[in-house]
Amino acid sequence: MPRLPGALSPEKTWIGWNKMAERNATVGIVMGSQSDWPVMRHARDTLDGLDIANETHIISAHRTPERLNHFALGARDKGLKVIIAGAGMAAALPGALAALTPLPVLGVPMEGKLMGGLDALLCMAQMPGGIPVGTLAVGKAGAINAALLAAAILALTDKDVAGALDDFRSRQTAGVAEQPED
Ligand code: RP5
Repeated sequence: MPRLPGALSPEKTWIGWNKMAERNATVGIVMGSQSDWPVMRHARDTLDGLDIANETHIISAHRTPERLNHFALGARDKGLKVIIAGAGMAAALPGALAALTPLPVLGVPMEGKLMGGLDALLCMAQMPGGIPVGTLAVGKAGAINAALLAAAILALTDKDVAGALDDFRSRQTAGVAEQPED
């Protein structure tokens, strides 16, 4: 349909923006506790920066097992493609999710008082053969990288995400100075 001169394109109208806000999430970010959010928000911010629709939930493998079950069993059918799971201490969340869903699960260990988060890192990495969890670094770097890895997975079949990821990497490279400053 022809547009009036100066009119916003359909995707830039409020209706268009509302539609964007309602886009189905392709990445689920879950965390064991509200106390994980200061770290896990970096995963959300990274996905937002790449314009990847995401949703966030607090789900504890130990404190809310029924919520875990409900989320994991419905994740694929509601359109999620990748799950990012942050947890600390016993850090069972990513493994428990991976046991219930065929979607790729990326684990982010939280820094803790014991060994700086090495406990959670080992819990996530040491999965028995047959149920993988892709385990990232402890803390903020892991949260950012989990989002970037989720984007790379989506980029295999989504050229918009592939383009956004290429742009991110180019900007990152351009932002690294050749010499250090005093
Ligand atoms: C884990 O226990 C959570 O992922 C969190 O990292 C840790 C501590 O939880 P809170 O006691 O702070 O709620 O399940």
